Amino acid sequence: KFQDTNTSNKQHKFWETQPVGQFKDVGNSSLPEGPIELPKPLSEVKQEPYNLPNLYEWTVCDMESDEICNEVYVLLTNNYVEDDDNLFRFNYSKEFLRWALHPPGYFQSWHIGVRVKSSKKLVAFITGISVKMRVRDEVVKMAEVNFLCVHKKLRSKRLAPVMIKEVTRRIHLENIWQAAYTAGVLLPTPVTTCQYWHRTLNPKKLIDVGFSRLGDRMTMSRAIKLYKLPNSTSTPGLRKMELRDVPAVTRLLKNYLSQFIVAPDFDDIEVEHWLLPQENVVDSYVVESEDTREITDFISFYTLPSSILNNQNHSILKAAYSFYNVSTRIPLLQLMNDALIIAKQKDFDVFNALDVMENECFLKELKFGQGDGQLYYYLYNYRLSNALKPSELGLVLL
Ligand code: NHW
Repeated sequence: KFQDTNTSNKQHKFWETQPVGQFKDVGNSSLPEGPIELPKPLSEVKQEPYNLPNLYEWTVCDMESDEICNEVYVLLTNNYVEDDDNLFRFNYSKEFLRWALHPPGYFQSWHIGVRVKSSKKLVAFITGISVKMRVRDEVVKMAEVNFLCVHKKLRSKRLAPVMIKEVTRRIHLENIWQAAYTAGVLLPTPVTTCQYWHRTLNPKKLIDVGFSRLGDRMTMSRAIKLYKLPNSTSTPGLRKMELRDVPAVTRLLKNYLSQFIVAPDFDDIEVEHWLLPQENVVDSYVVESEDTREITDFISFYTLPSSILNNQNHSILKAAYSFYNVSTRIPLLQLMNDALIIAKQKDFDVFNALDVMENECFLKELKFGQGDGQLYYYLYNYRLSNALKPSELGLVLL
């Protein structure tokens, strides 16, 4: 039987009903840029939650509570995103989840769980946080939707659309009508399609657990030599970011991100939250000029380990993910080489980066290898007249 392998011809019973770019409209330049649907008066937003199948109930997850944070952690640890070969599964830490979900001005009502009524077991989750997103020269209040997860035993029962509609409703109740999200699956219709690149820091372990393979003519000792890094960073004045650096980092970041078509618009309070170092969550370094004391450059990465499924020797892959980096005086290539050195010192096994922003300029040179699979970026209820190149995007979601 003929099987259609072109996923963009797949039916999307749910997504076809949503205000997102539809595949049939790709290339239709007569459609205007901007919101697809206009905001409704809040009194017209549905006031009651959507119905769940009878055995389940909604719950708001207070991530401040150790008990609830742990329930979310366990759900995600066992049921969240895996790679295509099911070798690894994201293992977001509890501190990371708290950080990701408690930015300034967060809405607890957007941290949504589903429980089994009888046992109270948490079986599904979805979250939103709010962000000011700049699209070209317009700043739009948006939600970032993340951590959508349905327990493995409840898959393919159309629970995800209900969860998405419910988070949408609660976002609407705060008078926000747009959202940004990423996924590894192709849905209608990506703003851009990105790729992860991986810089091996610990070749022996990565090969041992099946993350990478020794290519032709490559031996273990050659690989170790190839990926070896200096013991210390090379940029004079490079130091950990501190609270007093927040205004300077905000200025650097604002200025830098202004060149991209879609990028967040962070203020001091948000920079403090997202970029001030937090052990095992986010690392940030500034370059302070040794004569003027000015902050001229900035690098950051976040910590997101993966569980290694079914390996005798190793259970956790320690991965760093490139976050926001700004170069004004030191070449980005040199800054990122220092980021690799720091990550290696901190015992990460691999350093990951997307091909967004100006990252192309260092990926090959610094011996990153292209990953398999894509990361698609989406906007909800906001049309762009054409897809962006990854380098036109200034946004990293966790
Ligand atoms: S992407 C990570 C998503 N999570 C995982 O991959 C974890 C493992 N998988 C699962 O838990 C980062 C399940 O497979 C999930 C789907 C829950 C993914 N995004 O319930 P059904 C995010 O968290 C569509 C959007 O039967 P399931 C971003 C699918 O195309 N839609 O499937 C989240 C189909 O619709 P269609 C997705 O496997 C952004 C329908 O769901 C999707 O049991 C959310 C099937 O539902 C995905 N990743 O559960 C959107 N995966 O039309 C936010 C599948 O094709 C939008 N689907 O028939 C904005 C809302 C706010 C707006 C505010 C104005």
